[in-house]
Amino acid sequence: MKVAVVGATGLVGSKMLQVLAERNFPVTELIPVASEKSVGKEVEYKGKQYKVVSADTAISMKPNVAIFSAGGSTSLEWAPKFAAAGITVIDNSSAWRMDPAKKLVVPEVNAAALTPEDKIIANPNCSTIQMVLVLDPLHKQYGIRRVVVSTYQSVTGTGIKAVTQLMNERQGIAGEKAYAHEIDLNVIPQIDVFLDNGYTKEEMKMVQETVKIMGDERVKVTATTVRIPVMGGHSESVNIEFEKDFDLAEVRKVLAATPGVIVVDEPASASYPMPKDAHDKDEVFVGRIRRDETQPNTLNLWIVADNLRKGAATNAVQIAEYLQQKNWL
Ligand code: 2RA
Repeated sequence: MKVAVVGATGLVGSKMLQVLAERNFPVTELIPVASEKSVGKEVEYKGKQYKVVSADTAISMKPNVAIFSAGGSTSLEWAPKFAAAGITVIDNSSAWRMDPAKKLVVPEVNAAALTPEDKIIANPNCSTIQMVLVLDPLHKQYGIRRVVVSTYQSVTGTGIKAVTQLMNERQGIAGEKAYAHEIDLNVIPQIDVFLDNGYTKEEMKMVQETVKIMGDERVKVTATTVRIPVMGGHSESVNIEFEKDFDLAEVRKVLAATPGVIVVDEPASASYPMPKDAHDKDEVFVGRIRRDETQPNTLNLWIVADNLRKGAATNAVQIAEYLQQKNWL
């Protein structure tokens, strides 16, 4: 299968190459795509060098599928051109997520919504993916009424410039800034721009994408998203109010039985999910499972996942795997 990766030289794009290789996706030809300044460079895939090409050239090479992680403006311009050429696009930007005609997919939750006619498929925001994977089985079991989530997001979510800023600040080196503030020894309660309602775009993504993926307007979400100086992944403190009461042992059982979720919850031995342990893994890790004793039918959880993998590259590749298994590519 001919696979194009648009944004192949970026942090997420290169993770997509790694995940495609690790999962042995049936790639017969890789077509790495990047901006004009990177055309001609080479990327390695499974021990072979591939030349980076322009988006135009990639279309002429007729890939079966194109996995995008190149920013919203590139997706808005090029995804329709790839789709018009009969190429299925899986896009990691926010460009198409809330388009009512486009599917927003976490395979374990709503892959069944996909059809062969879907030519542009949206990959959800990283902080949404890891939360929804955990919410979905609990919603089915107990009916979610309201979610309050605070996130602790890795600098890798911003990109290589933010990683460099953190490393420079840690070493006392002046350099380019990805953030308006220092990030080392600090936290920044702003991810993306502020909207008129006082929330950031990142927070409203969690609110709106969760409803779309779970297909239930009754799931009310309020979010505070925060950038912290870590690398391995995003962490989330989640408070969930259910319609029905629950049994903690049953909650643990439901989560442990959920594909892609691993329960790490042994407080007595200080065992709980942490970004350093989630780094470069595909699973979503859940711990600190406990009843909210301030009100009935309410649960507290701690959710950690590698935002570059299940939060982006792996989820996109899993969508491609689903389509490939259906012979729709
Ligand atoms: C972030 N979720 O962490 C956003 C985009 N990757 O910056």
